[in-house]
Amino acid sequence: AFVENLLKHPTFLSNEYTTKFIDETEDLFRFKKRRDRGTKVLNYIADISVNGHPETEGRAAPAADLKPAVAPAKRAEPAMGTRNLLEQKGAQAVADWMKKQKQLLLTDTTMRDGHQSLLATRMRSIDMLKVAPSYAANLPQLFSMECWGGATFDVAYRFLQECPWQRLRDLREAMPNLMTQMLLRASNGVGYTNYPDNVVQSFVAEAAKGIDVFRVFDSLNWVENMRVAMDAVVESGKICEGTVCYTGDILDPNRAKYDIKYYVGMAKELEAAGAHVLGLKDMAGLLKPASARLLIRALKEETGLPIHFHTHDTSGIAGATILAAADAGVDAVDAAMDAFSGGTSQPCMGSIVEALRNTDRDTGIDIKSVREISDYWEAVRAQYTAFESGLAAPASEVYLHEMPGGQFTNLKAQARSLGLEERWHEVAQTYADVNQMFGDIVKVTPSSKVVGDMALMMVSQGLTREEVEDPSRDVAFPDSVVDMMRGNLGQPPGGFPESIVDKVLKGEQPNIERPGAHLAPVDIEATRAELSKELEGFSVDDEDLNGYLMYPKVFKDYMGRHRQYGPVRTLPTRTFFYGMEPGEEITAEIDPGKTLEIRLQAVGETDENGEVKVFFELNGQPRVIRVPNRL
Ligand code: BTN
Ligand code: 3PY
Ligand code: ZN
Repeated sequence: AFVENLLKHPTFLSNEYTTKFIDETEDLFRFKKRRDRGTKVLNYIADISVNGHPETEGRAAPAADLKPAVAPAKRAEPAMGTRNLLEQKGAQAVADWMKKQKQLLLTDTTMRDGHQSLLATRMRSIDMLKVAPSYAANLPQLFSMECWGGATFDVAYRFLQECPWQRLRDLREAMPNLMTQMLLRASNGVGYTNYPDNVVQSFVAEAAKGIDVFRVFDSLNWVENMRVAMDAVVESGKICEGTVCYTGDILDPNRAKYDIKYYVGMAKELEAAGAHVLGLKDMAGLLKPASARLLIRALKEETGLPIHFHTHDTSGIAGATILAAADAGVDAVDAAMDAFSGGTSQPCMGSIVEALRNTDRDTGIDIKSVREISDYWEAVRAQYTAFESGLAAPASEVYLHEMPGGQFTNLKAQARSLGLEERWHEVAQTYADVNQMFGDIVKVTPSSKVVGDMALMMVSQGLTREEVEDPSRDVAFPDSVVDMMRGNLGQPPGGFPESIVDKVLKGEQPNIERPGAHLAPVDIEATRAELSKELEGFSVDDEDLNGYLMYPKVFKDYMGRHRQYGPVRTLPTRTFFYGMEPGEEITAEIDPGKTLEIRLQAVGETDENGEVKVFFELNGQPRVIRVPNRL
């Protein structure tokens, strides 16, 4: 019946269908699929209720009596915002408008860097979507909403069993007046490796359907390796924020490699490359207040671009840096909503708004709305205690290791899994040593991962920098280090030191040209056909295809689980990570207006086959699901 319905459906006949059409078009499933999706979701809940979720096992659990996260009511219908300006006048007009503003413009990072830096990127779409309309209605003055890209893309597929593209479509629809913003790792896309040029172009074209501002950076600050991505953004008509990553210390005469001249030079290159806005990305939070004053002034004087500043509060002093930058004339800054701010995340939105009130950089943001939305986020954050990997207090040690906020907690978790948690401060020192050994490079995804891999290897094997560099000593370098020394992430300013390249590559010649120049284009349509065949005729749309091109295995694993468990993204967060208790009732809206009411009645004993019966009511009908007891 399903196939018969599909073949007759007008959208199918018109050839404009996508996989989402099949997933979302209720008519087709009148016989089978509707029940199927319910069953799949029940299977997931039963499995998690019996066996637990692998990701939360052994971690702190949220309190049983958490107050529900309730989004604040709308104060008004969404007023016109930056998105309307972009739609009406285009990207250059937004950049011109930015420069004319007196108020400091604010980007909210809670939905991307905020949870990436505090909760290992584990925030689920449902928790973002509930509050998105409140942002649109109550904070229409925000410059943009950073809500996509960086690590959120693969984590959605890999750990949250969600389609990142669907998240983007839903957020875009919920905030029609606000510009959406993403973090794009230039030729590394939203991955950890250099992709062929046409894969990057295809990805940007697809992302531009939902993203308005692209912050484009390169992990070694190599403008040459940013052009393909920047050109693709400009071509899409969206805003290209060409970005300088900040490292070192411009006030330190011993770190002369990254001085003001260096940053101004790179900014000019980005301006010439077509950037509408200059991003200043301080991913580790190293820019000190006095340095910010000098750097922002120089960048304003030497380029014609509006400046958008991004930092992290790991040191505890980022608020002061924001105020200094505001003083020096920065146009826009990033902040996280109070409950998702501080520590390895961005500085606190509400405090910035208050600090600038009644000054000439007054943000014009309604503080009451900020507090209400932050209260919502506070309740959301409490559900994710399992993923808090936290820094308990500000840490000036960041000036030693220079780890990005988005990497800090990850590396700490990796160190823990290697039994090195007690030796964290050694890891930090070694990370700094590796940076010097590699010639003092910018450390941000993916180059930061390479430095982290090397540091963990050295600490676990008890190797010092001197020993690694000793030509008479044989060292097995991590694959990522070999890859970077081969030139596969591009070149840092001045290149990598010859001695370490020789040692790592054992005489093999590195490629010092742009990696994309040596990567053959992918036959995109052939890839679509192959994937479709592999997925038994599943019709692969452009979103799926671009996900697969970035992460082939991750995407296929996600699809396999999607077929087994159905639309689990619609489950409440507690249910997703902890399952249900007998007597508990939840609802899940699997399609707009289509709700599953799920009640878990009881969990049976484990039978002789090692299976457990879980008794549910689904929309009032009794249902029994069997799952293996794997405990
Ligand atoms: C993940 O990939 O870790 C998250 C997706 C959920 C995996 C499901 S949870 C129930 C079942 N048990 C497992 O160990 N994996 C799957
Ligand atoms: C990312 O690339 O995910 C980052 O957050 C870099 O700062
Ligand atoms: Zn960041």
